[in-house]
Amino acid sequence: MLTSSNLINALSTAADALAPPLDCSPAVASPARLWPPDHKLQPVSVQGVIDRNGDPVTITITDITQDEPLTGGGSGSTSSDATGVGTATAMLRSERAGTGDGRVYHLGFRADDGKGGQCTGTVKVCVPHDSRPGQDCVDQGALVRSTGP
Ligand SMILES: [Ca+2]
Ligand SMILES: [Ca+2]
Repeated sequence: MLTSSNLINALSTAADALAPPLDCSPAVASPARLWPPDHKLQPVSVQGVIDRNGDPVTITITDITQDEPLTGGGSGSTSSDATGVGTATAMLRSERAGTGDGRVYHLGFRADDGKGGQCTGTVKVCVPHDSRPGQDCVDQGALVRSTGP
């Protein structure tokens, strides 16, 4: 007889079988928030990718974009606000426009388990406008390439 607990067990077994061995969807940036906005480059890595076989996972940053212009409006006179594409760690400039609503960096990455398993994802990093508790970033989207023209 098919009881509800049997059904749940059967479904979760099926879900396990279908689940990808490498899962980028739980990934987060570490740290996910930069402060103070002193215009210095700070290291940010990607954490939380799940490998169901316990393989060591290699992360490569593939793309860095942001929702504010690179220069002007108190966002510094630097024409590049990030480096690290092609490596495991992004260096992000801790700054935001003084007239804005907080800067959001978008880090595109690829994870590889060394055995043919790959996944890709994006994590976000917030540089809030100010340090008031609960102050968050409003994301206008991946508008500008942070690594410069
Ligand atoms: Ca800048
Ligand atoms: Ca913003």
